[in-house]
Amino acid sequence: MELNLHKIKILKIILLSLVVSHETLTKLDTRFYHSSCPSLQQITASVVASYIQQDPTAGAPLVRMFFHDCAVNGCDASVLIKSTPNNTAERDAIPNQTLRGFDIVDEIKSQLEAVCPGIVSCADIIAIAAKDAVFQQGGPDWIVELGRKDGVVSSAAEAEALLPSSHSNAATLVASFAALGLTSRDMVTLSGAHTFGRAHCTEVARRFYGYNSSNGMDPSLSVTYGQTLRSLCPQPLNPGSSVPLDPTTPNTFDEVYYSDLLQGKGLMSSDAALVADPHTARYVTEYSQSTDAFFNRFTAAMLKLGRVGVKLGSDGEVRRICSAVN
Ligand code: HEM
Ligand SMILES: *[C@@H]1O[C@H](CO)[C@@H](O)[C@H](O)[C@H]1NC(C)=O
Ligand SMILES: *[C@@H]1O[C@H](CO)[C@@H](O)[C@H](O)[C@H]1NC(C)=O
Ligand SMILES: CC(=O)N[C@H]1CO[C@H](CO)[C@@H](O)[C@@H]1O
Repeated sequence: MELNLHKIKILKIILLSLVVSHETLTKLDTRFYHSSCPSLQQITASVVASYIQQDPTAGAPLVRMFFHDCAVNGCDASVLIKSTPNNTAERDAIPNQTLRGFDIVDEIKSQLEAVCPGIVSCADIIAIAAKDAVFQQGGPDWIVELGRKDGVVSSAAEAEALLPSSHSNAATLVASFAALGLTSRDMVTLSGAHTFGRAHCTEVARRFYGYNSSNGMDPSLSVTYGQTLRSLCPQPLNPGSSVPLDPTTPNTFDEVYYSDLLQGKGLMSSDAALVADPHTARYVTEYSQSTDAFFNRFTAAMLKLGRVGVKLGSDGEVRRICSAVN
């Protein structure tokens, strides 16, 4: 009897170790480049810092890039591939035309290639740079999971179909995040990235010019905020003009985005939609009252987003330059 129990115990240990070694091959790993590229974190952080020092709005686009990459085809750096005569890539999809930060990723990649050539994937660079941007602008720090391979396919049509429009209501936003395996809470939490960065006047002008209402503004906008937006986006609209997503603390990663929403200062319809729906509004209220709740949930949601459709092991490649497949 005792011998049998002992045997079962050993069997359990063997089974457990099989599961563990299997997992190391099929899961992301925070120590993936620990020995192959020990300076990875330091190089990425210093390049991001140098760009933010020159332009305090340079960090936010890296976080948006991470979202767009992961939401289309999984986090595989397909967002960075340039179009060829044969293929219109994600970069040229309509929702992507306002993406920024490609130069920062290219600079990180070239510095990494100098010290550990052919090792670090572009998909992992985006994931680390997004975290650096959040942290360096006042947000939480976390340990990024790594080991993604870069994909070889990038499609503008797919990006247009999968990325949510800023004219969406909460139900549509919830559905598009559900398609990624993300919950309605994850959707509200990740929308908190709109605590920094900018949107173009052309994207939001229909909310404060010629809206079908008595004052020509979307009734979900505070009137004074609507007037501010009119002065920041005078007519005729300049296609290059943009306004901060968070009017109160535009370049700081904090929970103020959520208190803005509760005061009718959500810039895009998709921001205002989060308070219009009682189910999502609960989370908005919760985060507006607690930086810790927002930061902890945001960190967890970024890790979850970073696992969407990742390619591992021999699936995919490590690109030599981020804008083209090898
Ligand atoms: C919930 C659905 C979402 C919609 C409809 C949406 C839509 C948009 C739009 C239209 C812009 C402005 C683009 C422009 O006019 O330049 C924008 C900016 C931005 N988005 Fe989102 N977004 C969503 C979710 C997210 C998520 C999940 C993240 C990251 C976790 C994110 C991060 C950002 C950032 C940081 C910016 C500012 C970019 C810059 O300064 O260039 N967004 N978003
Ligand atoms: C474009 O497609 C043609 C025919 O399929 C192929 O021969 C060519 O190499 C492709 N060019 C590029 C740049 O991918
Ligand atoms: C404007 O709104 C009113 C009331 O909701 C509606 O009757 C009217 O058809 C709308 N006009 C346009 C042009 O959509
Ligand atoms: C950043 C980027 O690649 N933007 C592109 C978006 O698409 C337009 C044309 O559709 C290109 O001109 C931009 O270069």
